[in-house]
Amino acid sequence: MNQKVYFAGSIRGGRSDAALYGRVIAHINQTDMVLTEHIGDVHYSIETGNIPLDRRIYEQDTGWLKKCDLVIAECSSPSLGVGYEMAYAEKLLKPVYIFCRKDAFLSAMLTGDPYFHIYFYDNEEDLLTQIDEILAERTQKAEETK
Ligand code: 6K6
Repeated sequence: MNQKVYFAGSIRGGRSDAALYGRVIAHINQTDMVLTEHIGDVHYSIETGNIPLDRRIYEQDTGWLKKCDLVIAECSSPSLGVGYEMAYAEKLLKPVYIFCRKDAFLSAMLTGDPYFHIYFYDNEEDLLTQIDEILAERTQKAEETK
């Protein structure tokens, strides 16, 4: 099944994991479809102060959140925007899978919210394996209910 995945990762919160996001997005795209491919673009602008542009980004991203099948968020780099997106997705009752490196800190507002599926990972291979398992399990369940 081709699930529509909203991948969330830090932009103005810091781009130190941008290359990792790009590899995760390419990996997910092998089986499913990422709506937010730009998150992994290491040359992406983090300019601020252009409110009309920010409004367009907000409209585009909330539109994608409404049409996605699930959200996958890499949260090792703290980001206000990613936190907002996860709360928005919860209101829409979209499944939200949160990934964080074992040596990073997650907000209690995420770890304390039983709605979220939270995974801590050791390394990139572990992260990709966990994502594959989630996507495969969801695909299998969808096929069983056909
Ligand atoms: C171009 C110029 C200025 O900003 C841009 C492009 N910015 C964004 N484009 C698309 N989505 C964005 C942008 N900035 C934030 N987001 C959304 O918020 C993404 O879906 C990310 O998951 C999340 C990152 O939030 P911050 O607070 O780290 O920026």
